[in-house]
Amino acid sequence: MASVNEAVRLECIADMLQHTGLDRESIETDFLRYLCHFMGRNPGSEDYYLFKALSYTTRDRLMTYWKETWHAYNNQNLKKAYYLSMEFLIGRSLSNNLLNLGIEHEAAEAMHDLTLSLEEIEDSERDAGLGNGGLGRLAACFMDSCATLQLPVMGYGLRYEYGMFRQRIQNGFQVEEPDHWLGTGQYPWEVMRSEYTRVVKFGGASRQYTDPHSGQLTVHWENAEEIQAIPFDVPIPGYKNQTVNTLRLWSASAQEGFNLTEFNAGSYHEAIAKKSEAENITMVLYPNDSSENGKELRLKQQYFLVSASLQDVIAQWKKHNDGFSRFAEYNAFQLNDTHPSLAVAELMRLLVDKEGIKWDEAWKITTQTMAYTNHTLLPEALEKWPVSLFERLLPRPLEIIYEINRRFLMQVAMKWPADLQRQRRMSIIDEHNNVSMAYLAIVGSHSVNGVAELHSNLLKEGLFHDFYEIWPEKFNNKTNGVTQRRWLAMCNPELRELLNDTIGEEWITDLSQLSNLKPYATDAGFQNKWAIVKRNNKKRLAGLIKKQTGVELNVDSMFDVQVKRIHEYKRQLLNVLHVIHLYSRIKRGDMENWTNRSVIFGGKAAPGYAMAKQIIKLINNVAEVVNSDPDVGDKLKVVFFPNYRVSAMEVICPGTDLSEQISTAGKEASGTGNMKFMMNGALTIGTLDGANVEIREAVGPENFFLFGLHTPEVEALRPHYNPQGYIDQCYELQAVMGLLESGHFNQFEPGLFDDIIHSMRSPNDPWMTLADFHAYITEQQIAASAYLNQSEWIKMSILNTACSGIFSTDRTMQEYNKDIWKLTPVSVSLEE
Ligand code: T68
Repeated sequence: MASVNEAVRLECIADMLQHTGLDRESIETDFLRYLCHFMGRNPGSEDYYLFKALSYTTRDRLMTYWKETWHAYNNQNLKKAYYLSMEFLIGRSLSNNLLNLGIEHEAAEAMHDLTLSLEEIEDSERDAGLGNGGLGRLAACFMDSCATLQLPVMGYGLRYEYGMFRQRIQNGFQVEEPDHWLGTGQYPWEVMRSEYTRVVKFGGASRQYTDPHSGQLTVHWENAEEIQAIPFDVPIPGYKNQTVNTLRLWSASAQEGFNLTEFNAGSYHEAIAKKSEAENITMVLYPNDSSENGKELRLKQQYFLVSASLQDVIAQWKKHNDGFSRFAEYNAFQLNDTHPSLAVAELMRLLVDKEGIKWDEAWKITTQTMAYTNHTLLPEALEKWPVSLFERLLPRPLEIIYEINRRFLMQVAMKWPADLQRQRRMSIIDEHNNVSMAYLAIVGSHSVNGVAELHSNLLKEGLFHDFYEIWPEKFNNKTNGVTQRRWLAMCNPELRELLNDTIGEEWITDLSQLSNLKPYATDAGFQNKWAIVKRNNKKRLAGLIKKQTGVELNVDSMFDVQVKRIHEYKRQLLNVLHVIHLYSRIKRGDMENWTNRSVIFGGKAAPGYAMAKQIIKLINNVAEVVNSDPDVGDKLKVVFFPNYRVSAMEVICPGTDLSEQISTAGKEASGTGNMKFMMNGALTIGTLDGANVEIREAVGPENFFLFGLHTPEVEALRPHYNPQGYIDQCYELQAVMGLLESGHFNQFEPGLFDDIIHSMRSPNDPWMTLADFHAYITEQQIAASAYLNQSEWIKMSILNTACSGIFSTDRTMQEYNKDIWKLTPVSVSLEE
């Protein structure tokens, strides 16, 4: 590679800056150049092309800062962190990048000059749906905050050709369609960097050699299939700070000149088949958000991510350093759940086999650099992979895992010599010959964290208790957050203006400033403005719902929203029971203290999760009955919002009055949707689960609708749980179950909801839906009555926003940095 004189480099930067002005005129000029010259279109073309042209124009304006940031990070001795994640749920980028560059107005005016609408152009961007839900979106929020905090953090993920499936609702059922989000062309934000291509091995065998001269033992991984990992970089701009961090997504490709020459003419098809098998690795995102299904391809994806990323980091390291004695001082890896936990074995392999470092030294480096974040308490969601699969795909990493386990179990045996039971329990390889990825991650990391206070405590007391007893110092909490740039400034422009006018703009980079709103909560003039903003946002949401579902909502009704993955533990069913209860009240004429409501559901079910899919069908059938009943009218509306995704949430959360966070206590690790709603002034009805606990603490119990069993009560009740008892004691529940069981919502589809009914009636129902029913409808009535006093409600709404300051990922990232990564912020500054 040519080395460039510093003066030339600076000249080049100055030149780039000069040609990418942030003013309206230069934006317009570049936009037209891309649209007309580069893409051969014109301003009358479809919005998608306009979007692409404006994206390239915007990317040009990031590029100078991006290069400078890269330069700043690589030309000093500074510690960097790498966020390894199988998912980055980015959503759209145009409006976000314009906001962070500070050129929203200029871009809007440039488009206006051409009689185009920026909003419509932004709306034609497809979501980059490279994630399932909370875990993937969290990774994307983290990236935004790190760039804003000027932390040298790089994300590593996979560039799936097909992201999260598109959901269509047909006759009330979920139908999945492939999401070819890249379309026919390229993603306008990415830059391919083939010069950093890495090679990842699969299969073959591991063989030991003794060097005849030195007598040294070396291990070779032989006869493996080799697949190329090609990096595509996506820019992550900080908020108006000239920092642009990098998200590097790997795409799998067959080795160049792939075997075609080796194969004789007769094997041509096999050669091509092998090529497409290689490329399959990054073809599609697995759409399961909570249970692993043991698919071979998924394990390949995980190893592909980990191996390519670690090789990449090591190659960068070796450019500037001799040896690895200071590697741990300058590098940190954060594992987003267990999905990338093979990084522990892979870093050992690269250090020991490739770099010739002794085991003990390599282990020290590994444990000092790795840190693991857990995102679930559901035991069935803990990843385990059969040893037999490892033998076939990853023979050398498996040997390394055996050795890690052997040494670890010796440590356990020393600490509890008489406790064989415990040694068996803690083995990384379990009695069924499965590798426990969580145990591998805990053993190989110096930090293990949960994602909310309650969740982190439950990890220590339950799931990981044995490990907590050996290494209490590893365990810590990092309560999740969301980025206020996307989830307030960008998605709620009217509220942003009101906030800016009232408390200034500082909250955009320091969310604790929102507390300055508190004195305005009771100010009638301010309440009025707040109410107008909320109403406009509800209108916007109602407009979208009308377009998507045909259902017309009354904007004066309470917008009661539950959007998230469909899962039994999240208890969409409890919400449906409440809807049926309200319907039954209307039919009985029991209208005391009535509040008109629009109940909005949204979310995807994993394609193989039959019960979750039935829940979607039930919601749609109930909606159909309720919405077409002339007795109901405006009193109650129910909608299922199809294809819930990041860009939908950007319209949904600003228009919500009541946020449903009603999981069985002890099951939701944190939740982050709950924070987006709170920030946008929704009130929460929720159980004491995940981050709800901290939300309620922050806003005060008087501004939160709490109900339901607490975690210890759930566990104590489990052995005696008797759903029939709850039915017998509660007239309202009898009425609801009666309607459901009579087939009122499936008149032409007999037996359709039998499984759902059985599950709720079963004493083994792990989610104990009926146990919380009475408390839930009681609290719902309290919320309904509170809504009738609009001034009180608005006060509570303002206080929710005002107290949401701690739920910024800026705070979360500062905590990761202070306790785990210990990076120094780097300021990137360019003369203009
Ligand atoms: C979520 N987990 C938690 N998992 O459920 C949620 N899982 O409470 C928490 O707020 C959020 O993580 C962020 O910490 C997930 O979203 C997955 O998406 C997932 C994907 C593949 C395999 C397993």
